Amino acid sequence: VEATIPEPLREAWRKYSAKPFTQKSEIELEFVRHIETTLARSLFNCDELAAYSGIALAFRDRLIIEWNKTQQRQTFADQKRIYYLSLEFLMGRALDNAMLNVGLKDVAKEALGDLGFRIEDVISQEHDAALGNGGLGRLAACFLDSMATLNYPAWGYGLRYRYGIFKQEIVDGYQVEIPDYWLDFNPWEFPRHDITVNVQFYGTVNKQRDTQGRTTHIWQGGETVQAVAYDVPIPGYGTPTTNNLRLWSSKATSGEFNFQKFNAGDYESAVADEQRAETISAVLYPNDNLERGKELRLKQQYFWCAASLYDIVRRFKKTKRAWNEFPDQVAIQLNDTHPTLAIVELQRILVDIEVLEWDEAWHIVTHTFGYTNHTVLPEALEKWSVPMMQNLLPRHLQIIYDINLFFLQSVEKRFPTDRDILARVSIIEESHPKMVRMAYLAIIGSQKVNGVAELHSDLIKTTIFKDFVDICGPDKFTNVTNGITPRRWLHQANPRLSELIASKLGGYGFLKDLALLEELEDFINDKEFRKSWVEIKLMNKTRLAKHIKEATGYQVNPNALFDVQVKRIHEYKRQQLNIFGVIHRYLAIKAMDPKERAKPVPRVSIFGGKAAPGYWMAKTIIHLINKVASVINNDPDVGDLLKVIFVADYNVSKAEMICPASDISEHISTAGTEASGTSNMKFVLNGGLIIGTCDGANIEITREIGEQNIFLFGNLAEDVEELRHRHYYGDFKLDMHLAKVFDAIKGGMFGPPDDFAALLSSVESHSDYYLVSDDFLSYIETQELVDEAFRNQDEWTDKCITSVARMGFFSSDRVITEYAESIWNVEQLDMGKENE
Ligand code: KOT
Repeated sequence: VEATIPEPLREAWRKYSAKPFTQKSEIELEFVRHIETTLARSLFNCDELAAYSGIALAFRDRLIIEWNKTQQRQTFADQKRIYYLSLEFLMGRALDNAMLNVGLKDVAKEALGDLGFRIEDVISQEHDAALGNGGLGRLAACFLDSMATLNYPAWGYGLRYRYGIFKQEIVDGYQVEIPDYWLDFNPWEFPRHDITVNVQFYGTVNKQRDTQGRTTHIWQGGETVQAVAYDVPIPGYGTPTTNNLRLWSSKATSGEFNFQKFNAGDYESAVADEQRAETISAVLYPNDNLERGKELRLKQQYFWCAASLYDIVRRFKKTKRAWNEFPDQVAIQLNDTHPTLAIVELQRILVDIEVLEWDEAWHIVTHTFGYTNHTVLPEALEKWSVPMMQNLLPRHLQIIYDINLFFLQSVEKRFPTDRDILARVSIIEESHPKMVRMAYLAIIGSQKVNGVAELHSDLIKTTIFKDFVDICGPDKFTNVTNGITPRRWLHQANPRLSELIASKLGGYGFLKDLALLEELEDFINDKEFRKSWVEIKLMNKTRLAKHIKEATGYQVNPNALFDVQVKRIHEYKRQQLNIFGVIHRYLAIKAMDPKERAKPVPRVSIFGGKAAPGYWMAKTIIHLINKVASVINNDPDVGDLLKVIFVADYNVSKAEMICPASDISEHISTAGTEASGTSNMKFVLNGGLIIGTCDGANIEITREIGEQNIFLFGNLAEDVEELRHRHYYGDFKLDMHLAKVFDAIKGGMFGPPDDFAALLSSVESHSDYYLVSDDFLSYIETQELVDEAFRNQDEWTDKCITSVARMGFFSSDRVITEYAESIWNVEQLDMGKENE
């Protein structure tokens, strides 16, 4: 039955069709209506959480009106769409973003004021949507914001985890993990119980001949799990475009099998099946830059890829186009190798179900996908055991073997004399057990492969993917340097700075065209402007100091230099280098004549970040930071000169408070290990400076803002291999300043030395893989330069303003434009008059 209302009956629809609100009174009406009906509350029991729910529901309705129209517009325009496949979307809070993007925050503030609430208090009631670990997931969230803002027809596809990244508590200096059940009340998602896909696992493959005598493969048996779509509206800033993020949730299929079990009285086992199915989307794996090869993770990956591909193909088929037009309609971007099975799944759909010839299908596949690599760390490169894949996805493994066979044949033809190349580039690693190398499969199945900062993109071409550059040619490999959305990371996180900038630049145009910030340099000598600039930084630091007091009990002085390192805890990111530097500073203060202690610049060293629950060394680093904090913060000799703070449960909303409050932030990874980093950009955009290594995007930040405005130190990526080699062959002497730090730890200054023995020995006796000792002197000397520079507040302010003015390049709008033009070949939707 056609589900469309006939034309003569549509008048009533048009008359009553929902209109997006714009007036304060309309917001108030909707707010009260939701409180009194949807939430069944009243003015007598409306607390701040209820107020959040009411205003969120009002804005959700507002978004959904535009979301509906956007989908109609995009269907009508019938252009190529972008599909961004990511296992992580680290969205953070949605309400503030929704109000700002539709341009109604000021109006909502007044409306809430009329009804007895302060907008900041209401906003802070919202639970972060924390479906990600760190940079990779937050990048996906920034990209969604930019794609909507730039009117690209784009969909995100991910998993709707019941538990996002765990909550971190610090108990006796140790990290404790608490489950993050976040779905109690989530007004931002729309269950689509009518949009489901059955996904198959296990089973066997049988060959059959079809009527034309061709061999076809039938994948049968095993189990099926149902994917249910949950849609999250993604509003663009200053445009009606509201794109869709589709998250899949797993549940048992309501099929024959269950029905029989129920009827047979096997209630318990039917319920157990139900729970097993729901387990697939139950929890986000809490590892950043680490893959552990667990079967459930592989199940998640296939479940999500299969559901998403089915959805994408279904949408394409509605257009009744020929298959060879698929790559003109569909661009699929793989956020790291996690969705690589989508390549295999599309080939399976085309060959087994749509009965295309292998070569025709493979041509379509390889013109549809793009693959973004985010890391060179060996422990993060995904490999799946062949026996595991054979069991879980038997047909996919066959297809992978065929892809590999045809690929290796072509390589052999072109490089007949290179005897090792086939083993080196084979998708299958000949280990025990054999392993499927997902990155190689992703490269072979994609049209373009990109790294996320210049150094990183060069490194992948010369190291881990070198052979593939020789085989596929250099044009397949490209760079797209990461960026961040200025809406969340300037306007939302730092409204006062944004307002000050707008007052000078004559409006908020810079939020859509961040290069406009360069005009700020004209105001560098404007006294009033500078004064406001400094006041805003102090206010942001005061706000953070207040949080620190509430969360830790420690009082910090907002006039001290705030030195911040917040990111996942990882040896390669070198929080250990930072805390060893703090201990060095502490020892120096203690060794001073009390009269001299007035001289050093007062500092607050602020740390934050989660350790993967199974990563012991990272947990030890957290423990050391907390022990050092309790010794230093309680030492009367030190006073305000040095304070050490560990902010528990670092997440997106904490980042929004912390980034605007730094004077200097630390991005100090071993050169060549941090693919890009994105918090470096957030800190500079908020008027903080950086101490960092020549790594990731630090290099391009330096190029943009000028090397006089950044504190770089340490060995270069090109020297890392040689240094490691030297350590390995015994030529290693611990830096003398670091040796004193280690002596203090070993002497029990920060608790039982055994607690930290493994950490010290990773530097002293296990080859110092991350070159902590090699970079230590250069690090502490550079920290002294930071002190010097901070003493001259005027010059410091010059550096900050100049840096902000030159950060335009790091907008994720620029990033998306580059992807669209050089990888996806998609066009913005023409919004005509609507966007004016
Ligand atoms: C790898 C495996 C599992 C989970 C996460 C990863 C991961 C995360 N790999 N790279 N990243 C980070 O991605 C960011 C966005 O591109 C980069 O800025 C950052 O340097 C990577 O470490």
